[in-house]
Amino acid sequence: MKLSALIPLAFAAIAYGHTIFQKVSVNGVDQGQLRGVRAPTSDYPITTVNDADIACNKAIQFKDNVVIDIPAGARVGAWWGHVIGGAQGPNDPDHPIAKSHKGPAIVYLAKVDNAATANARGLKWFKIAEDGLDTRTGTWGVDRMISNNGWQYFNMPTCVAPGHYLMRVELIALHGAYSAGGAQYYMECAQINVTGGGTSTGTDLVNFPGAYQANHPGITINIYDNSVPNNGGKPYSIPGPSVLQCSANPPPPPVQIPVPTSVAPVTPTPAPAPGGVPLYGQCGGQGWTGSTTCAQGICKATNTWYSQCVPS
Ligand SMILES: [Cu+2]
Repeated sequence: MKLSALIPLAFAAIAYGHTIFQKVSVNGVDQGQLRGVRAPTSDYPITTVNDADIACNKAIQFKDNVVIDIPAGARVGAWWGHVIGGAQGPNDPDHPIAKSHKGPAIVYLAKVDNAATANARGLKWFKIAEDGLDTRTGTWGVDRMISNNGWQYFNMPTCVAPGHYLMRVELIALHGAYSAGGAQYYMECAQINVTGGGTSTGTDLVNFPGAYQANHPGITINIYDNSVPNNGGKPYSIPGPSVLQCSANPPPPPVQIPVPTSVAPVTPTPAPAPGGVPLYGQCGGQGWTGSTTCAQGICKATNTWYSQCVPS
């Protein structure tokens, strides 16, 4: 073997599979690369809970004045890439993040007067979403983000009051967290304007830094059972405050995102014929396990989650 053939392996061994949150989607509509998102060029994590910039990261290089409208109740996506722009070269195994980087995916908001100009330090944050360990499958929030091609999905709670917020999207990588100080915190903040909605500007408010303690069982933790990163099948305790609950009336389902069970049939045809999905029936979309063949017309994507048979 020629020596030159070994060089890529040497680089692979020292490559760090870090990540950067760099764009937002709202109800399946991509808001554009680095639009309304404050991001550094470095994909390195913050590694101490007391870092002064653990709210919205440091050395911010990308910062515009866009404020992204997000209706309360919307399905929101946050997109992560290994480096700015996404993959680092073709077939990057560490895009959107190295698979070793197991851990929770979390989202916070902080109310601000003007999201385009707000200082990220000194804000009061509340948690609106979290995705930790699924003990049945041994998969983490980070795993679900990877299988969604870098998209971390969550719902904007229906009761959030209208107005400007900074939206802090975070992954915590626990592959090295078995010793104190080993957890890695990845976060960037988006500039958003919540529309519609309710009256809540948060409960269980926390500071960053301050929300996390280094000795929390969700922060200093050995997630490996032998070499399997499933926390030994035990529940994982996500750090930080409780998630905002919109109580009273159950919230309406997210707008514009049909779910497989609520597809409105426009013809009285009972079940999809063996010959395929009837006109205007669902024929695809993320998570769809039914038929993708149309009895009539063609299968056309409405958004990431929903495709239907339409006349060709
Ligand atoms: Cu990393």
